[in-house]
Amino acid sequence: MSLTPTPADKFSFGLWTLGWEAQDPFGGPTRPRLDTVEAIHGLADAGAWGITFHDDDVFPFGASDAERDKAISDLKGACTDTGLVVEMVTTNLFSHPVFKDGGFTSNDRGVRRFALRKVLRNIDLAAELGATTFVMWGGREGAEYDSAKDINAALERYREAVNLLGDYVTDKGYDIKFAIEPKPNEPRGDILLPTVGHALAFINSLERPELVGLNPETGHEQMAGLNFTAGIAQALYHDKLFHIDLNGQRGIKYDQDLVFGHGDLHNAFSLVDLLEHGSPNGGPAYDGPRHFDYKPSRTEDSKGVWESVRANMQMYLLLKERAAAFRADPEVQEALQEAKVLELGQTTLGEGESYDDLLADRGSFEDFNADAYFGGNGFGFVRLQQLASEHLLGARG
Ligand code: GLT
Ligand code: MN
Ligand code: MN
Repeated sequence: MSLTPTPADKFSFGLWTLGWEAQDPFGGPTRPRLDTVEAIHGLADAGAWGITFHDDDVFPFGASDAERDKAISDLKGACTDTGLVVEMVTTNLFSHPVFKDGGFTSNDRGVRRFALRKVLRNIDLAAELGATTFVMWGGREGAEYDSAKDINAALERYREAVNLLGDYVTDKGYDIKFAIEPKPNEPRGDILLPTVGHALAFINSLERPELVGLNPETGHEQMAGLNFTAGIAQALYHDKLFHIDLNGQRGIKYDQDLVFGHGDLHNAFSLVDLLEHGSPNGGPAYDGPRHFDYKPSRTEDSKGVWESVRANMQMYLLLKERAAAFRADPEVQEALQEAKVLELGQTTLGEGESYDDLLADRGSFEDFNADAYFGGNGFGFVRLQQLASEHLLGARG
């Protein structure tokens, strides 16, 4: 297996990632702005397949039509020259002061209408550039104080907005689907749709749920103390993994946006294993873009920025290689059997068996030896995890 990225790997990067000037709440930029055309050429040279962006990453908020047209035509030219695709587009509804209380769910109705107009304009651009996914990260949709936000009304306004966008792409005939990106907090004290689970429930309330899925981000679920691989497995289970933001996070703290795999490495390993192979009992794999949404650390100069771009792709490919070896190892297969991981794929009731049959089956209850589970009938999960760790460390196969 090659560790050199090629377009077939479908690696993509947000322009805001490598383009981040590295300002944080305690200090200004440590790097100059990276030109869009230079970024696209650099990504192509590094073996990436696609790019993604917010409107404001390409042309500034409030740009004149001429400025906007020029920026778009430069971007298109660079994509044509390099063969990179624009696979996803998203809207910045969080940087400008107008969005300080959110976009779709701002208490201020005028801001909500303005936000919708900004998004509709950006959907037209996404369609023009051939993007098929439109991400919605509602970083400012939330509050710091319970009394400041009527959550019931805010969810209604969120729903109103997403329903309207669904009508718009349908009427226009655009081949675009939406992907909601959950995050628990930061920049708001609490953000609406904070986790994969919250977003899934919200999607089910929409008028066109088939148009809307998820764009979960590694670090965002981990900031909530959740297991990212498990969240992704559930998104796949509901057929809602429309896109993914890969990065690294070390525990429950501020959003680190580290290089993929530079945080919880075990979880990154199980994630790549799941994305590439699907679940052990035959659940679906993921064939969409492998999209990195990370930030080159503030300590890095431009050499370090490109180092980190390559590191993301290399980490993914290393983990992909290790996961393939893990799956192919006969000892792992045997340990999976032993741990009854594959038995979970069997239905609990037999074919055609009713609850009456279950009630009549003495072996399932009256004669079942529950006591055998004290001091016996261990599952051997530790052995399995040790085998996974040995594969992860390159100590096997
Ligand atoms: C922002 C955020 C990311 C989102 C981007 C999409 S913007 O950088 O931290 O997680 O994916 O709007
Ligand atoms: Mn993040
Ligand atoms: Mn993200």
